[in-house]
Amino acid sequence: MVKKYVFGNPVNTEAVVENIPAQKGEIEVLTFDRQEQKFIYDMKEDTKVYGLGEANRGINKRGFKYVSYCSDEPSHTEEKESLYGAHNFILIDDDKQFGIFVDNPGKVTFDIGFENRNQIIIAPKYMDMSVYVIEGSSLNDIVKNFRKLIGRSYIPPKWAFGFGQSRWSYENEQSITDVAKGYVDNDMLISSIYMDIDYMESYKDFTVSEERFPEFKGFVKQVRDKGIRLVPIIDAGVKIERGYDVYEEGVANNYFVKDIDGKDYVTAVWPGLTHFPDFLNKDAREWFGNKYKVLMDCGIEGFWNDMNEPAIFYSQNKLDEIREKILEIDENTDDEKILDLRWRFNELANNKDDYEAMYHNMDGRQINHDRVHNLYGYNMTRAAAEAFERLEPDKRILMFSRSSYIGMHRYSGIWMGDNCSWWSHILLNLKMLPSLNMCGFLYVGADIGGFGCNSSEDMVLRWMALGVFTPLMRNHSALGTRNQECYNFPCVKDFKQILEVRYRLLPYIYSEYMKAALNDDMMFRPLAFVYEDDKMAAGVEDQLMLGDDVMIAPVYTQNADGRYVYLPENMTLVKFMEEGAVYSEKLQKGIHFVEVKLNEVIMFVREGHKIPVVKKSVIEDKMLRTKIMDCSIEYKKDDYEYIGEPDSSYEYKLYTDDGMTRKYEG
Ligand code: MIG
Repeated sequence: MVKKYVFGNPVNTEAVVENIPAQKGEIEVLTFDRQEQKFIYDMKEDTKVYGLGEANRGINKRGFKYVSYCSDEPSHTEEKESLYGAHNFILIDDDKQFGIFVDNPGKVTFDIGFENRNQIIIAPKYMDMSVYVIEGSSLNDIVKNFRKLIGRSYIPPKWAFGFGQSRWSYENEQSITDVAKGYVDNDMLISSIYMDIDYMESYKDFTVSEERFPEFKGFVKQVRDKGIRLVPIIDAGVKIERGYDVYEEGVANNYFVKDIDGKDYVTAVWPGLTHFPDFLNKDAREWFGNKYKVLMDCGIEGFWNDMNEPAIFYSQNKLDEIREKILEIDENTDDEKILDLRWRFNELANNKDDYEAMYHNMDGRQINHDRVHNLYGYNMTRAAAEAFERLEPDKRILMFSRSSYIGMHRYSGIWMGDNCSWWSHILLNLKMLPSLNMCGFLYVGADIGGFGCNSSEDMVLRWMALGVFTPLMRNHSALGTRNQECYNFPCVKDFKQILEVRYRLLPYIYSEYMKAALNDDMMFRPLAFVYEDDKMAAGVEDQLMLGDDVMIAPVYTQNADGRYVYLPENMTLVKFMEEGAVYSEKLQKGIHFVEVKLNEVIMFVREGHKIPVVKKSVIEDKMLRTKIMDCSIEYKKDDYEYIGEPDSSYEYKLYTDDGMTRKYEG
C-alpha cells in the first residue's frame, strides 16, 4: 500500500513513524527527468489534485505553482507561492488514485499544471529525500493510509475548543482584565485570551515584564478563576544580552545556529540582535523545551510558537554589507549606485543568503540550513511538546505553531498566519481546512476577523459563523488595526448569539475532532471525498463536510442575504437564529438559495442523521448565570437536544473523556 523510494543521502526528518524498506528502481507512477532532476506526471483533462496543506488557492490545487519553503509571508494574495508551512503531500485523483509524499526538508516546487496545464512537475532543489507513494481504495482511504504512516495527530485539551480572543497586543494586566470584562459582562462566552510579544521583558523569551505584570502567577489565577486561560506567544529568536540566562546558556553549550566557521549566527528580530536556537540539535531542543516550565510554573497551560520559519528582519552580515556600500559613497558617487541601496534595504528581511549561511549540528553532523529549512519551526514546536511530556506527562498542553512540516502534526496544531480582513480570506480559511487535515494537521484555524487591515462588523460576524466549526476558534488582529473584539462592535447581541452556537455545538465538534485524531481520519472533507461519483460535488470549493453528519456552507461575501448551496443528497437545513431558536427544514438534493442573517449560523445535517447540541438554557444556567466560562462542563443526557432528524433511529456516537489528560481511548 505504501512504497518508499530513497534518493541521495536524506536526513531523518522523522516525518514518518513507520519503518518501510526502500524499493529498488524507479517510481512507477512518475516519470523521472534525470537531466532536469524533476518528476513528471501527465494529467488528463479532468484529473484533480488535492493536498499541500497550508497553501494558497483552491481545494483542487490544479492550475498553480506551489513552492514548499516555509516563509514569513504577511500578505496572502493570490500569486503567493509559499506560506508558513511545507506540507509535501499531494493526492492525485485520476483513473488511478494515489498519494505522493516528498519527504524533503529543502525547497520543493510543485507545479500542478501551471507551466503546462496537463502536467504535474515536482522539482526539489536538493535531491536528498525519500518519496512515498500511497495507495488505497478511495481518496479518503489513501489519506488514512498516509496518516497512519505519519502518526497520530496532536490532541489539545478540551478547553482549547472554546473561543479565544487575541490581539497584538494586550500588553499589561489592565488590558487583559478589560478583555475578560468585555466578554463576561456582556454575557459572551470565552475560554482563552492570548498574550502577544509585548508581555515579555524586551521581547526576551521566557520572561514576563515585571512592570506590566507585577504578580504574574496571581494574575494568571485571577483570570483562570473566571474560566479563562492565558496563552502566551514564544518567538524563535533569542535576544543577545549579557546576563540573560537563555542567551548565556545557549552560547556556553553551542546551542545556537552557527555560520560556516562555527560562530553563532547574528540576526535581528523583535528583540533586536538575536541568535536562533539550533532546534535540529537534540540537546538544544531539550534545553529550550525545558524553558517553557518558567511559564508553566505560573499556571500557563498553552502556548503559540511564532516567527519560526525562521523569520529574519536582517542579519548582521547583510547589514554590514550595506554599511560598506554606504561608506563608499562620497559627493562624486553616481545616482545609480546610491539608488541601488534601496533594493539592498528591501531585501534584508528573510534573505536567502542568510538561510544559506546558517548551519545546524544534527547528531554531530554540520548541515547547511537551506537543505533542512522546512524542519526549523517543526523542531521548535517539537522541543516544546517533548518538554511538556516530560514536565506534565499526564496533562494536555495547548500548542500551535506558525511554521510547520509534516511530522509536526503529532506535536501541535497550527494557525494560518497573517491573513487580512478581506472577504476572500474567509474562503481561503475554509479551503485550507481539508488540505491541512490530509497532511495530519487537525487543530487548525485562521485569525478570525482577519489579522492585517481593518475589519467591519459584518465581516467579523460572517467569519465567526465559519469559526464556530474550526477546532481553533480565535479572533486575532494586528497592531494598529481596528479593535475587533466582539464587544467592541455595536451589535454585541449578534456576537453573543454566534458564540453561543459554538458552545452548543462543542460536544459535536470535539467528538468529531477526537474521532478524526484517533482514526487517522479527516475532520473536514471536500464534498468530492464523500460523494465520489457526483461531478457537481467535485467542483464545490466553498462548502465542506464536517465529520460524518454535517455539511457547512458559510456566507463569505459582503451584503449578502444568504447564499446558494449545493446539496449532494437530501439534507436538513439547520439555522441557529435569534434568542437561540433553531430552525429546521428538509431540503431536496440540488441547488438552493438559503437566507442567512448576519447573526445566524447555518449548517446541513445529512439524510437520516441527527446530532446533539447543548440546549441554550443549559449554557445560560451553567456559564452565563455564574459568569464563569467553564469549558469543562460535563453534560447530561437531558442537556442535549437533537438536530437533523431527531426521530430517526440513527445513533450518534458522542465521544467523551476528561478533556485534560492523555487518556484518550476511554
Ligand atoms: O512580525 O507577534 O503571525 O500573529 O501577532 C510579526 C506579533 C510577528 C506575527 C504573527 C502574529 C503576531 C505578530 N507576529
